[in-house]
Amino acid sequence: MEAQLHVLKTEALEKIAASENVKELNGVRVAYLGKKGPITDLLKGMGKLPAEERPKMGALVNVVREEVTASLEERMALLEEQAINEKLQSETIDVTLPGRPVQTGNAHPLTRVVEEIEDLFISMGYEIAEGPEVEKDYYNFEALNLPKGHPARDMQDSFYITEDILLRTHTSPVQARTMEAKGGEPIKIICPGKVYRRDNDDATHSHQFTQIEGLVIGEDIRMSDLKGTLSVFAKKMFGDEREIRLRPSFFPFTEPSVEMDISCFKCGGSGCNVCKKTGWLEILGAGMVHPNVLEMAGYDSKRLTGFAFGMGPERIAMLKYGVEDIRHFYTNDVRFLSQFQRTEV
Ligand code: FA5
Repeated sequence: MEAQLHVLKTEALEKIAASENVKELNGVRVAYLGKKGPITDLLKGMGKLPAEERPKMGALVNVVREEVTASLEERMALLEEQAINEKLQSETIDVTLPGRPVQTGNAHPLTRVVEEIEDLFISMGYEIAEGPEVEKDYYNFEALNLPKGHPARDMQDSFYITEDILLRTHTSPVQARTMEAKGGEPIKIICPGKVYRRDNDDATHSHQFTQIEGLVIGEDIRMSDLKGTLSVFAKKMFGDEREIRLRPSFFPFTEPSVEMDISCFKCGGSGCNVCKKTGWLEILGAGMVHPNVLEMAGYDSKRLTGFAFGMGPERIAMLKYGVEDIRHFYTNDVRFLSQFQRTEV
């Protein structure tokens, strides 16, 4: 048995020394020291030996087992270190390689125009007010002096959800809601947001578009304040040389009502293809808040007056950037969008 043990030990040590990787070495461990291995077998067979030989043989088997285990551990440590070194070698990072450029996006041209308009009005002391896109008929129409059946409702073909709920057709309901909430106090707000109309989509119309409306209510607010404000807006958005022109118009919620045009920024007023030879570009609707609208929201129209205006940022962006079709804003074509690089940091 001693000789058998010696052969076993020599064989195991040779195989350990010949193992070239952790996996191979693990195989050797299982083969010699595992539950079904020869050393365990020898220990199990100890019972068959004469009683006086058992202690000596037991000690011998244990010594061989310890020697094989020690040799295994030593080889394992070496192989593991080798494996780590190889991994480190193969994964070295070359810090001198040039980096791969990361593609960055841009603010959408509409977002930029809306933000530009917001910044301008915030700098003039306006606050931003927002409201729901799914709106009550009351705020979208009735509170704005457009009772049910009023013919001017046809100007804004609507998506109705129920008889009393619709997708808002303009951002004016935010003004009605703000007036109601302020309970007769002065107001100076702009209301940006999405609106919806049952318009057929074409180069200048979309069934979903953006609006920004403004509302100022206070003591002694006059038409001249409206004109001054719109003039600053026009110069800031389209250039210092811009003139504005107010033409009479009709909105049920303002009286008097006007359309504001700006002198064409391409030809300066002499007539060109942008202004269709008129010298003027239509930009927005505006007017003095109708006394009925003030009274309905609980304002004393004898004491406080106000002006309001509303514009479509798509149309402004089209003019500003020379975009010939409104649908470009919604189709997310990168070739279109990437032309609007943000230059400011
Ligand atoms: C209004 O919606 C009024 N609420 C504006 C207003 C507010 C007037 C306060 C007076 C006082 P209008 O229907 O004209 O007005 O729409 C305003 C702007 O929205 C238009 O000048 C235009 O730029 C834009 N617009 C209207 N319909 C569409 C459409 N289908 N697609 C894109 N833009 C549109």
